[in-house]
Amino acid sequence: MLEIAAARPYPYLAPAGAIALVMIDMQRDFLEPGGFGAALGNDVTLLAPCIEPAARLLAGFRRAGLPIVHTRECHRPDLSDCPPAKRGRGRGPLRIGDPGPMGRILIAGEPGVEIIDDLAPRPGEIVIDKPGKGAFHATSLQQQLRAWSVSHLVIAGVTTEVCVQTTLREANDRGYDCVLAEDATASYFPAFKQAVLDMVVAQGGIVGWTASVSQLLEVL
Ligand code: TIU
Repeated sequence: MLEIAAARPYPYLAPAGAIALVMIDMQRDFLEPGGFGAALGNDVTLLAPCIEPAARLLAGFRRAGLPIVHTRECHRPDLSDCPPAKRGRGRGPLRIGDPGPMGRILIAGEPGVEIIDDLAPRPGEIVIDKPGKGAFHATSLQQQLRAWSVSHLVIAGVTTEVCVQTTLREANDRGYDCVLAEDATASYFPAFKQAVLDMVVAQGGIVGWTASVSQLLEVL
């Protein structure tokens, strides 16, 4: 049994071998200028501080031989999996599917959808393309986790209050015990990140736990 004694709001326990890492959407479209994040009017440099901790977390899971899932938010080139309501959201200069400096925004196969070099997936790691904010919606994620007999998840990535929080809540409703990696997640709105950390652990850990990457690495 793994035990993160210092997790918030109280110790997090996971059977050894039943825990996986889900690294959410660490793709160029959110972390680099010229992608979807920037098109929405955000300062993408605000996400940079989570890259190094995310790399350490990935390295820890690799060393321990534990399962790793990377996700990418993207859509089919014909946009058949992008609800018009999602495409129509926002008033920025570029919308999903429009050509930008890193190819068509949030379209599978385009350079913007690639996971950044520092966190590039390795052979044996699963990469799931997801059309929603949550990683369970319209994907094979749950099937994959069942195949691994995984019941516990460490969740990291960007952005904290959008795809990370949605995925954590989807996982919680499906019965997974989730711990959010505090320094391996980031938001374009630091106050929103802090609010998510606070709301996850409030009410006795109503939707999960949080812990720092160092605390996680100690037990992997
Ligand atoms: N806009 C924003 O903060 N996030 C997203 O649109 N997607 C993810 O969080 N991946």
